[in-house]
Amino acid sequence: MKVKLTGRDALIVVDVQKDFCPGGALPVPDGDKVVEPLNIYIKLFSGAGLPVFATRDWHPENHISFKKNGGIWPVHCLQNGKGAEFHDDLMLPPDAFIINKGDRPELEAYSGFQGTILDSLLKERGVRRIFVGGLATDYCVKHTVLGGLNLGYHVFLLSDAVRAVNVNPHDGDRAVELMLEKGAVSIVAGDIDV
Ligand code: VGL
Ligand code: ZN
Repeated sequence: MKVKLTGRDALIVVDVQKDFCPGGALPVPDGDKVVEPLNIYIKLFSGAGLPVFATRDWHPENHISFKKNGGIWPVHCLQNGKGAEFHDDLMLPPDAFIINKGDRPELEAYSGFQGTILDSLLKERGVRRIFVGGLATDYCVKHTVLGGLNLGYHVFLLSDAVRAVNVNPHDGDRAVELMLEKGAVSIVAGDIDV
């Protein structure tokens, strides 16, 4: 499937942070493998003058998603911590928009739209189609894609640039099925025409 980029498109890179990569606090298997394809998308979008957004999980020490606070996850992506940094090889452009999420102690925020100004930033720029990749397929990518669909965006899932946590063996596959069922369109980098 060929997709031609237009002035109403934006790239959203979800949570490509050290803690979600091998060696991190909440490693996604092969999480670092999304970096290379995402760099291709970043080049395509930046080169075409289109906006690039990068979300990051940005938790306070007392965040409810942590096991010690009653949640299900190990401590990860602490605000200003090493683990919250983007992967060193991710080539975000200098004018990328950074969207912090999950920064309030009492709220989990898997979606980049939840408790952020992402929607208003996109609307300000007239964006109608979003291209979403990153980590993890079965959590923050899924919720960002579904959030975008609910807000009326056309959503492309960058299937060559996502990886799943797979707490249960097929969570990633199921997440992809759900996103497609709800209207997302799966593409790979080779599908994009500039
Ligand atoms: C995520 C688990 C906990 C994600 C964030 O970015 O997918 N997963 N916090
Ligand atoms: Zn988190």
